[in-house]
Amino acid sequence: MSSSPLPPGQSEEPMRRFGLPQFARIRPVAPERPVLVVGGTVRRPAQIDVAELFSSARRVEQVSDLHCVTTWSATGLRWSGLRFGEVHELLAERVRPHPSCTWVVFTGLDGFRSCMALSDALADDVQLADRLGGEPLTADHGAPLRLVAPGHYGYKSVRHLCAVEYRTRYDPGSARWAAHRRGRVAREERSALLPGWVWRRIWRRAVPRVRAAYDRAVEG
Ligand SMILES: Nc1nc2c(c(=O)[nH]1)N[C@H]1C(S)=C(S)[C@@H](COP(=O)(O)O)O[C@H]1N2
Ligand SMILES: [Mo]
Repeated sequence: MSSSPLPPGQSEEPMRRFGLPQFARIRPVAPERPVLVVGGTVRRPAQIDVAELFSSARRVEQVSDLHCVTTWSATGLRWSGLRFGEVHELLAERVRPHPSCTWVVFTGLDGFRSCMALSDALADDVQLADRLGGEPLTADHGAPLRLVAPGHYGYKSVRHLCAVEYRTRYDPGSARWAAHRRGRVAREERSALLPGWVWRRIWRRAVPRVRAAYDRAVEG
């Protein structure tokens, strides 16, 4: 089931844990009382209980697709969580980001980081999800909380989210040179420097090696 036709260069695959190979072996266990560390160029950095966010913001559900830059897409994923836009309002009130912050860096418990334009992160379909397919998020797919940004390549959707930083500048994050500042799927912004259709072939070839790294990590 696809909530929309697949974007150019993508093909459908079942969802399985995937990411940068250097993070395959880091499999964080969700803390009992998850918190978000909120900082960056802000007046008052803070640590906020995720439970508090869930009691202050409205739970929403959405069905969307996940498009990995390496050309596979998992479709019809039913996420449940909070709209990042609504959470951002709560966070901003608390920490007071400097008005010139136009970027936001998300960090996971495994140390993986990605950066989005704040304006992109405020889109209606960007969620902080704690449920997938009607079940609590598993450790494989990002417990206790993950970013879901369906309009952006998968590397923007940080699993095991534990920190949100407001920044005045773009920071490439863990994908470094391979990241694209915006990473919009509709414009095929897979990675910087080369056009998306060139990256398709390069990234497609990387898939078996990455899958092998993740398979080895599961075996122990
Ligand atoms: N914390 C963390 N989040 C991450 C990654 C990672 O290595 N660590 N990889 C990203 C990439 S490249 C993709 S395609 C998606 C895959 O999501 P899944 O593992 O739930 O299928 O997670 C993204 N979020
Ligand atoms: Mo990815």
